[in-house]
Amino acid sequence: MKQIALITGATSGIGEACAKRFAKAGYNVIITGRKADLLAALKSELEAMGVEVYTLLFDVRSYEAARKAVESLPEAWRAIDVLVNNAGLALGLDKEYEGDLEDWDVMIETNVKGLLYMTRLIVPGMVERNSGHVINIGSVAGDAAYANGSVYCATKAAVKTITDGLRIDVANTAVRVTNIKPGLVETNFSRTRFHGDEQRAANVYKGITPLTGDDVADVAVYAASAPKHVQIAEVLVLATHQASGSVIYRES
Ligand code: NDP
Ligand code: 8X3
Repeated sequence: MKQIALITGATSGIGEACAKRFAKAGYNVIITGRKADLLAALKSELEAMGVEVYTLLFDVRSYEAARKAVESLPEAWRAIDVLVNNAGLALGLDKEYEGDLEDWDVMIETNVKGLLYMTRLIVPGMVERNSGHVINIGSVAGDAAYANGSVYCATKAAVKTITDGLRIDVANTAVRVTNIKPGLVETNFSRTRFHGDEQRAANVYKGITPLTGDDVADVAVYAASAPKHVQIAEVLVLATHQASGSVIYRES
């Protein structure tokens, strides 16, 4: 029987790449997101790879919506082997004392509470089955604050602590817990951060070859495919010319 991976925020970037990489590795996949058309297109693409696909349309910020979605899964889809908590975003790049309150709320509700909601809904089944793997997409931004990014960085620091806490709480089970902390990955991330400003978004990746969503997805599949006694607890994955959240060498 094929294993099942559920990926949140599968309609773009790292999440979409994870859906494709897990499908390529032979998993049946549950893809979740907020954009029905993109989910449907990805479903067709993945099915053409020979795997089964189930789509769930909801916003991770709503516990009720997430609960209804997860509870709507048919019996055959309920034993989720891998949960990839990927849905997340940065909004704005502002000094902390000038930040936009709405941006803060969206980041905290998505990156922290949404991830917790999915964990709360899916991990009890893993514990009951004594089997499963939670892969949280953290960030190098969670290792240390960088200029104008304090709230986003704080949400990713929270992801690290929440991931570590979960690992402790399931240490008596066979459930594994991984925090993948990418650096610069060229996706829709910066477009979203700068509210659609294409030029500002493109500048983020100027003079450096950034990671791709596939590079991060490869790490996720590696962690999931390690022998059962091996728990990849945390992976910091950076572009070669990035050294930390704030140290980036750019060729001019
Ligand atoms: P993208 O913007 O390309 O993808 C983000 C995905 O998350 C989209 O599918 C988006 O859907 C979804 N999403 C956002 N908010 C919600 C929500 N409330 N409910 C459901 N889905 C939601 O960015 P990335 O692929 O780069 O980001 C994925 C994760 O990787 C994030 O957690 C991000 O913080 C993290 N990360 C990114 C890095 C980078 O440099 N790109 C580096 C380190 C970590 P929608 O289009 O509907 O908003
Ligand atoms: C995304 C990477 O460095 O833009 O988490 O914050 S960074």
